[in-house]
Amino acid sequence: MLKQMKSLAGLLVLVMSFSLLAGCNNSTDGKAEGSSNTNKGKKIVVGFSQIGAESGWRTAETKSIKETLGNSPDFELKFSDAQQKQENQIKAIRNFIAQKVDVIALAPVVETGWESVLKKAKDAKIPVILLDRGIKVKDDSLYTSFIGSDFILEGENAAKELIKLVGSGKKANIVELQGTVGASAATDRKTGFANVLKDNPDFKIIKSQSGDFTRAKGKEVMEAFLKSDGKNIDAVYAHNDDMALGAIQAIEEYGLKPGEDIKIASIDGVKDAFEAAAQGKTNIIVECNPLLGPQLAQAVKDLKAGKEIPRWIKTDESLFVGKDAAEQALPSRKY
Ligand code: GZL
Repeated sequence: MLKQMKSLAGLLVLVMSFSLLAGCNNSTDGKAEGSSNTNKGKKIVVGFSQIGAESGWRTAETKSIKETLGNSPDFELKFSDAQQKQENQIKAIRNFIAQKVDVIALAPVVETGWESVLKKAKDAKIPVILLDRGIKVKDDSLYTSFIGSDFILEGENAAKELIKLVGSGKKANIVELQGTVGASAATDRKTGFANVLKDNPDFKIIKSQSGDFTRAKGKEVMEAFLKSDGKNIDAVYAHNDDMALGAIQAIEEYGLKPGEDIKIASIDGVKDAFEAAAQGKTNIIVECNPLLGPQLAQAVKDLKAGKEIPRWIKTDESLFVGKDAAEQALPSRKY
């Protein structure tokens, strides 16, 4: 009897140890805890300094990053809105450093004035990824990568399409609505457009002023252009759709037909611009993709996994000319 009891106890111990082992196996799979993150349970903390909410493009970018990183088991997103002020971005970066975040993402409102605070991030061994605008620094190691568009190419494409639309044998007086003064997106879009006009002297920029990438300011500046040059204006080149939409309002209030009496080219590709194009009120939309959340998430993961990431992670973009193209694209536009 005693012998039987001993062998039963031995069997029990054996069964229990197997089930314990199996239980361990499940937990080491990591799935058991319910955290499906890929960083062995610890979330990657990302501090994102956003410029503000000046345009439809900007709010679409914020939404993409909050949806991708803010709702993910892999990341903890610390978000700061600078209300268009560089000093607020600098303060936010200082806070991220004090909080010892893993990575800093920065959409820099202007190109200059970043050396000192980015040197502090570098000393704290916190990598910086630039989003959607570039910076001018002597020490390139102050940021790891730039995720964004080729603004010079965007400006060149806007000019090429405008010349095609008006007719290369024709003349055109163009007014330019520039983006935020000192922003790389504005500087480079201006450069790109001017590059093409160099070879087309019959296409002239007769007035150029900043509308700060906003619809309200774009309308205000266009009203001034119409007051001074009215019927002498053949076309508008706006560095973003929001300023173009403001210009459309100003042109209509002035009594002319936007898209017909005055041709319009702008950059971004927000839904409101496609709606205006589908009504024939604007003519050329050069896409600039704001949905950078997935690219930022991948770049941060690669960085934390010790992988090399490209110095410039470009976004895929296209361009749309005319009512039909806008009508066809409108249903699938995501921002
Ligand atoms: C472009 C981005 C620009 C957009 C504007 O990457 O920096 O800023 O074109 C936005 O709409 O305000």
